[in-house]
Amino acid sequence: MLDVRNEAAALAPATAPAEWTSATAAAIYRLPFNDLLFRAQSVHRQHFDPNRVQLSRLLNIKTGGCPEDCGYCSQSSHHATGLAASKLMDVDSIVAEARKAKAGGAARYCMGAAWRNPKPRDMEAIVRIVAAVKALGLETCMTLGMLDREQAERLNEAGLDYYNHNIDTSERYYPTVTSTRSFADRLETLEHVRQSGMKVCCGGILGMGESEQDRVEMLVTLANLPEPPESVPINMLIPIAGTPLAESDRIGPIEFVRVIALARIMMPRSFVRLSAGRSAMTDEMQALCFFAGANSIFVGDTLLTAANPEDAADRKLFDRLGLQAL
Ligand code: SAM
Ligand code: DTB
Ligand code: SF4
Repeated sequence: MLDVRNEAAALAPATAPAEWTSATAAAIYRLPFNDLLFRAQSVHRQHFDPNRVQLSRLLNIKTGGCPEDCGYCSQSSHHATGLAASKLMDVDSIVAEARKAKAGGAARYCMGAAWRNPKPRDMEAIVRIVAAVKALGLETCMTLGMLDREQAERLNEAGLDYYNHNIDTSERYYPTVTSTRSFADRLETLEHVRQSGMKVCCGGILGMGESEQDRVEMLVTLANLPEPPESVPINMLIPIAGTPLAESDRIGPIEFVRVIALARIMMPRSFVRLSAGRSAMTDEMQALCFFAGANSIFVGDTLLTAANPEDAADRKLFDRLGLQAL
């Protein structure tokens, strides 16, 4: 473990630099665990109520058959995962699901489609879906793949609050994860989303065989965007049989919590979302993630295609920790 007495950067006051360097971020990441968590929790309390966690619900509005080859994904047509593909759901069924989510306490509704990008003919339906879900009084988020400038503007005009588009990992490791698009393609869509006026939701996945440096670099990229994302989902890989990354080296719980803490310190005002992978986490690990600054989770027993904790388990967790839904 690094001797932090020699790390001026790591001991600097908790104000964010104008531009993060990898060295500063890595020094913070390697602080003694107690110092790192104390610092993350202190930053967290400056901007958020530490006992409130936002509940989001996810719906896969178009499942499987995706032409992209993301090595972690059950929905790629490049991998034999046994998932049946389906067409875009109709607006009424989506609204019925969103209504149930609201009744169940969700404040945010996130809809995903297994597309490389929406086709021009899809846009009309998407716009109707956004308007109908928003009319229920839910915060809305969509993740539909790459967007051009006009599509982003159209979604913004329809009232979509957030667009999710993850960089997933570091620029260096990206080609190991996906070959059908580049890191630069991801950044271009993020730029279109930002320019349109929508809020940006962008994060990544840990436990795909990446190094500690890749994890730090991913956060440096996010924190150094012209404006950091308002929402930063941190997923722990759910290994899916039949995908190339299913046998990757896992990430340990302490290392995972360190990344959450670093994200909180580097992006103090953003929602840090403890996203995929909670089914494989103990209550204690999740408690440490909340202490490190995670303040949003996905609820409901299915994410897009993979399992998530049952509502009853999450209610029990919140009770044990004295947490309230935001
Ligand atoms: N097609 C869209 C796109 O290109 O962004 C989005 C849908 S995608 C399923 C949303 C995000 O979920 C991915 O960017 C990835 O970060 C995360 N994800 C997908 N499969 C995962 C898995 N098996 N484990 C953890 N996270 C996963
Ligand atoms: C994000 O970063 N994680 C969510 C949400 N954004 C769309 C999706 C997690 C998907 C987990 C794998 C699955 O359900 O297939
Ligand atoms: Fe397609 Fe998105 Fe899955 Fe990649 S992550 S294969 S783009 S659905």
